[in-house]
Amino acid sequence: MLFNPKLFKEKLSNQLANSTYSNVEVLQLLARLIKELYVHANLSDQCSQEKQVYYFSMEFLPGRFIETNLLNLDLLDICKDILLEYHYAPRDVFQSELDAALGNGGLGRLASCFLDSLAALNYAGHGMGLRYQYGLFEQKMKDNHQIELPDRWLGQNGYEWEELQSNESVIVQFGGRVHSFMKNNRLTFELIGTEQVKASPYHIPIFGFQNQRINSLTVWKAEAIPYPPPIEFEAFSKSKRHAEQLTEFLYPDDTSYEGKVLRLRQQYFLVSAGIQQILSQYINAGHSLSQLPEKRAMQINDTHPALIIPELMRLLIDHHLLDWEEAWKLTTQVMSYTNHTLMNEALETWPVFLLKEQLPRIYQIIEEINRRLCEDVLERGLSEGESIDDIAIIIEEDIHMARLATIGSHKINGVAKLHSSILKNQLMKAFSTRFPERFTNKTNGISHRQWLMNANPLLSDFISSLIGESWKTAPHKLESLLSYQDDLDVLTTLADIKTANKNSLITKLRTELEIDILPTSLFDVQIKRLHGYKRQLLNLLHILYLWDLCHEKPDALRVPRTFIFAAKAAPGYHYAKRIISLIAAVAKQINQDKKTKGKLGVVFLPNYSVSQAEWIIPAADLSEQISTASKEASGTGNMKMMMNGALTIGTRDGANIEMAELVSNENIFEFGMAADEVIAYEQNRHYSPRDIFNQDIRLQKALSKLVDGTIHGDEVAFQDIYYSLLYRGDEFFLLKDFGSYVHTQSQAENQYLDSQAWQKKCLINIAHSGYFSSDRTIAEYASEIWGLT
Ligand code: Z16
Repeated sequence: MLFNPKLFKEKLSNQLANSTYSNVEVLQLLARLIKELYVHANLSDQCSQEKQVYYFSMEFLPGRFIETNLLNLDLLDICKDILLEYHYAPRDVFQSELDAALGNGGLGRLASCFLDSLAALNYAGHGMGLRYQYGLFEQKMKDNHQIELPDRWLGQNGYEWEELQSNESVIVQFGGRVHSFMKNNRLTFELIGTEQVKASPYHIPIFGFQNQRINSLTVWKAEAIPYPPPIEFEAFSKSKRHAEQLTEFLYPDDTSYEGKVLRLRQQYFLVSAGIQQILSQYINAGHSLSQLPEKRAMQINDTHPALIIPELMRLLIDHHLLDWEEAWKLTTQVMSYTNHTLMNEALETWPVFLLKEQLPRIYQIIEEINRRLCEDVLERGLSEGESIDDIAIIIEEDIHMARLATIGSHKINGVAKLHSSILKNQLMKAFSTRFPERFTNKTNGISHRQWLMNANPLLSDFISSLIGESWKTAPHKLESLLSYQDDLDVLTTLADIKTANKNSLITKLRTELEIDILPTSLFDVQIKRLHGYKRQLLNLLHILYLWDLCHEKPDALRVPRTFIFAAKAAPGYHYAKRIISLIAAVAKQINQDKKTKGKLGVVFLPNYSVSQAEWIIPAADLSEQISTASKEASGTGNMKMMMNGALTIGTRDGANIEMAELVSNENIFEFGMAADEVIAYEQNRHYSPRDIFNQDIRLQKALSKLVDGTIHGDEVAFQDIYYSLLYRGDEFFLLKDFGSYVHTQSQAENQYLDSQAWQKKCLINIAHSGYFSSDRTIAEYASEIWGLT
C-alpha cells in the first residue's frame, strides 16, 4: 500500500512544529510532501500494459491544484485540521498558490476538467502541453481601459507541482532542407541543416479521486542546445533567445486565428516533442508498432496540434521505415480530432510558403496526403454542386488544418449536439458524406469535484446530507434531489446557502477590491471571454434600458439587481476592449446615481481567472448565456452555474439547448432567434438593424446614451459601438434579439419574487446537472473514441 495518509500527517505535523512559515512556504511544504509521498513512491508502477491516452492541447487551464490534490488524495480534512492546530488559516494557505493559466478560456479549462475525470475514472489518460513561461496576461483596469501585464505564474521559487524529467528530453527540428536518396532499394528522406531546439518535459501529477491513480500533465519547455566548446557567445546567445522564445508566451487569442510564424513553431514543437517521447517510450517497452492503435490513442484538441498527423507519419516512415499505407493506417487509427468552433475567423490555415520554410519534410507529407485525398475523391466522383475545393487540404496557397485533422483521424467530434450537427452537415459536409461513421458528438462537461465539491462546500455538504455521497463518483445520482423539489425546508436551506455564498463574495470584494455590492440583490452574472458573439453588449443594453426605466418609474424594478461582469479581451481585439471600457464606464455612472442606488448595481471584476470563478459561481443567481445562436460551440460556464444552483437566461445555442431538454422549458429562461434563423439571415442578408431600432423606443433611449454624453460625459465617447450596431450591420444580431431578451428578463424578475418557486427551479437544475459532469463526457470518449475499457 503506497498511499499513506499517516505518514503525510506525521511529516506535516513535524515540519510545522519545528518552525514558523509564511503561507506560501506552507503551500510549498504541502506540495513537496505530496510529491515525495505519493508521486515518487509510485514511480515504479509506470510500465503498465493498459491503453494510454494522450490529450494534446496548446492550452490547459488548471488554476490552483492544492485543494484538488488534497481532495483527490483524501487528505483535505486531515490537512485542514493540522493547519488549524498550528494556527494557519487553510484558506489563506491555499490561496497563496498562483493560478496556472496556460490557457485562454473554455478550451483550456475543458482540457483540465478532462484530465481530472480521466484520473477519477481510473483511465491512463495524460495531458501534453507547453510550459509557457508567461500564462494568460494579468488584466488591470486603468481609467476604464484594460491593461495587460505579464503573468508570472512560475513564481519566484519555481512552480511547486512540476518536476523536470531531464532524461526524457528530445530534439525538435525546424527549417533546413529535405535530402532524398535511395538506400536499400527504398526512397529515403533525411533532414539536413536544421535548427535544433531541445525540448524538456516537466511532469505535473494528476491524481484520481480517492482511487490511487496518478496520471500526468506533461508540459514542454524549449531550450537551446549548448554549443560544444569553444562557445561563440554571440551566436549562442542569439540561438538561445530564439529557442527559448518558443515557450515564452501563450497566445492570448480566443476563438480567433493569427497566422504568425511563432505560433506555428509552437504548435510543431508541442506535437513533435510529445509524439517522440510517446513513441520512444512505447518502443522501449518492447511493443510492436503494428499494435500502436490498440495501445495508444491521441486526441487533437482543436486544430492547434493537428501537425501531429504528418509528424507521426514522418517518424513512422523516415525513422521506422514503414511504407506509406501502413503508416497512414496506424496514424488514422490512433488519432482523433475535436472541433471547438465553426467561426470562420478561428479556422486555422497556414500559408504553404511558411510550412515549406519552417517544416519542409512535414510540408511534403501534407502535400502527399492532399494528393492522395484529391485523387481518391476525383476517382470516386464529386456529387452534385460539390467542388474539389470543398475537400482539398491545400487550396491555392493555404493549408486547411481542420481538413487535415479530419482526414487524418478515425473520429471527429463537436462539443454539443447543435455544434456537432452543424459541423457534420455544413462545415464538413463533403467529408461526412464520404466518412459518415467518423463524425460524432461529445457534449462537453465540467468536473463536479472542482466546481461543486471544491468551489461550493456548503452546497456540496448539504446535497450529501440529503442523498448521501454516491453522487461524488456517480454524478447522475444528483437526480435523487428531485424528490425534494417541494420540500420547503430544503428549498429554504438552498436559499440560505446561496445567501451565504453571496455574502462570502461580498466580503471578499469589499476587502480586496473595495467594491460594495448590495447583499439583497439578485446576482446577475456574465463571466467569460469578451467576444462580439458572446454579446456582453446585449446584456449592457438591457442594463441601460433598466436604468432608464428606474428613472421613469421608480418602482418599476421590483427586484434589486447587481450585474456582475468579468472578462478578458484579446489584446489585439480592439472592439472587445471598447466593450470592456463601456461596461466599466456604465458601471461607474450607474453606481454613482443616487436615484437608482439600492436598485441597480454594475460591477466589472478585473482579472477573471479560474480561482476568481470559484468565488463568483457559487454566488450567482442568474447565469447569462446569451451568445448569438450557432456561435457558441458549447459553453461550459453555463454548466458550472447550473450545477451551483443558478438559473440560466440563454439563447438556444451550444449546450444551453441540452440543459433546456433536461430541465424542461419552465426551468430555464430561453429567448432569441434559433440557430437556423440566424444562419438564414446570414445567407439572405435581409437583416436590417435600423428598422428594428426605428420601431423600438427602448432601444432608441438605451443606445442614445452611448452618444449623448450620458456616459463618460463626452459626446462621442462610444460612438464607435453605436455605429457598429446601427450602420455596420450589427453582426451578432443584438437589436434583433433585444425585445425578446428584455421580455424574458422581466419574466425572470417575476419569478425571483417568489423565492420558493425560484429555489424549486434551482433544485431541479442542480438535480439534472450531473449529466454535465465531465465524468460522463470522458466515459463517452473512452468507449466510443479511444477504445478504453
Ligand atoms: C476556445 O476556448 C473555444 C473554442 C475555440 O476554437 C478556441 C478556444 Cl481558445 C471554446 C468555445 O468557444 C466554447 O463554446 C466551448 O465550450 C469551449 O471551447 C470548449 O469546447
